[in-house]
Amino acid sequence: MTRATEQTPPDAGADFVVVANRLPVDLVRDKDGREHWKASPGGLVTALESILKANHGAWVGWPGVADAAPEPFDADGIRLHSVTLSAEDVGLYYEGFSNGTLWPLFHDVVVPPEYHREWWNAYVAINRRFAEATAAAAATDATVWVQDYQLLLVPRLLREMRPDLTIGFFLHIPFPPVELFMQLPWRTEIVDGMLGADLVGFHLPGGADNFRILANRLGGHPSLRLRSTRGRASEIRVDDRRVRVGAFPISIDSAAIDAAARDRDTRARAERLRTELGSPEILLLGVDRLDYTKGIDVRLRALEELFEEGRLEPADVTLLQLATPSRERVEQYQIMRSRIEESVGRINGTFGEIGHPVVTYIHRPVPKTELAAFYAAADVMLVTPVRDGMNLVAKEYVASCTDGEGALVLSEFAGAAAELRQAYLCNPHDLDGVKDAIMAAVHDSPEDRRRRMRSLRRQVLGNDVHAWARRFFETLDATSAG
Ligand code: GDG
Repeated sequence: MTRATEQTPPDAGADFVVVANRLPVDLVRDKDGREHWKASPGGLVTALESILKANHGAWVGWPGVADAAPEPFDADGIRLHSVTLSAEDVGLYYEGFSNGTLWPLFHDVVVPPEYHREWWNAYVAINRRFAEATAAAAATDATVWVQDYQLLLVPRLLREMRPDLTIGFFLHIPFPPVELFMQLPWRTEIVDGMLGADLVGFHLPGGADNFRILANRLGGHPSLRLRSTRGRASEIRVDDRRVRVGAFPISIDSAAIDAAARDRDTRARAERLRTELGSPEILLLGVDRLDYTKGIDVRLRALEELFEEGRLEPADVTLLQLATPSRERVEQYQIMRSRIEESVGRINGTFGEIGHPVVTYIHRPVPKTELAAFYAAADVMLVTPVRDGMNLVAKEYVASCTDGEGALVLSEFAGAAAELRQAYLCNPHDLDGVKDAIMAAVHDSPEDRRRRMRSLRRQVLGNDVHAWARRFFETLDATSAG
């Protein structure tokens, strides 16, 4: 990578800037070519909204449509700066290096990552474009928070352009063990990029440890400006700076989700939903982006075997599986989708009745209010990823169980399992274990289920996304001050 040149701060920049692959609003282009903006309020926006508004905040990101180049504009008190990506950029940087190389590599190579120099070159160029847009948007001495695996090089590039900035970085996906990460032909550049930040945050201590070990291992490489990783466990010394590394498990807006679940319309919709699904005795629920890491295939196999073995009666059980379309142009996602849809067809063909499939499968996004009703209606939530940074769905379900009823089956390989110890935990690679966890969630005594749910709710309601953002910023402030 060539070094970035230093830039002068703009006269009227923002004191606080979030940089993420996507803006918090989506540009939508109609069939007739007309464009309009649509809010896409994710958890991150909710967490950062008040800080952004109070600090003349700005957000730098891609508006979601190829070649769109809108001028910066204000939305809800936040200045939005678009980074323009061509269709080719999206193919190489986003679908290619981000989702064909980094995503599988960081999720324990569940599918083989592909290493292409063309993808890497685009990733470097686009990260530079994001860094330049951020350098132009940030006021002198501003704080910048860079998000996720699509932008791993931005901290270093930004520091070279704007040494006055305080830079935080947070990774939303797992950070892999060193043995796997070492496959990456550009491993040193990536670690070097992340070490441009003052604070590098992960969901779990394990991810932070993996990163520290890796930085140590690569420390001798000439292009990594790393002096020593000794000193405090949570610090890496790079040049004359210290980089803090730590775990910050993300959460949800627990109170808002609890309130949505208590809403009268939600409850009414949840009841109707159960009737529409044929009033099953047991309603199982899965909610995921359609991704090979989420273990949708695992729970379908478990369910199929439970029916075959007669441990569950198809007439009593319905699985509602929402699988939101995701990364549809990436080949591995197409393969996964056909496999899952084949399984759903086979299970329904074997065990369903006319008018009453045992699996109701939805492959399109549903509105937030509808999702709230899904959570409120379900008896057992199935979260079975083979690897997941955190998994917010698990926490959303818990926050929705306002009457203390409901059971969560949760993979040990989801980050959320570190906090949600009272869930019905299972190893998604052990199919019999998954089946036993489902059976326990269904058949445990109501008192046992309630006791577990009480503990889960204490955890989720006591640790929300606002506390997460506060902890990150307090640590970032302390790092840059000291
Ligand atoms: C990454 C990491 C980490 C899903 N379908 C619909 C819908 N959703 C919402 C859910 C939830 C979110 O999408 C999915 O979040 P997850 O955490 O489950 O998973 P990823 O998308 O993979 O997120 C993950 C996360 O970043 C945060 O750091 O937890 O490990 O992979 O909020 O509710 N929302 C609506 N309609 C849908 O159809 N409205």
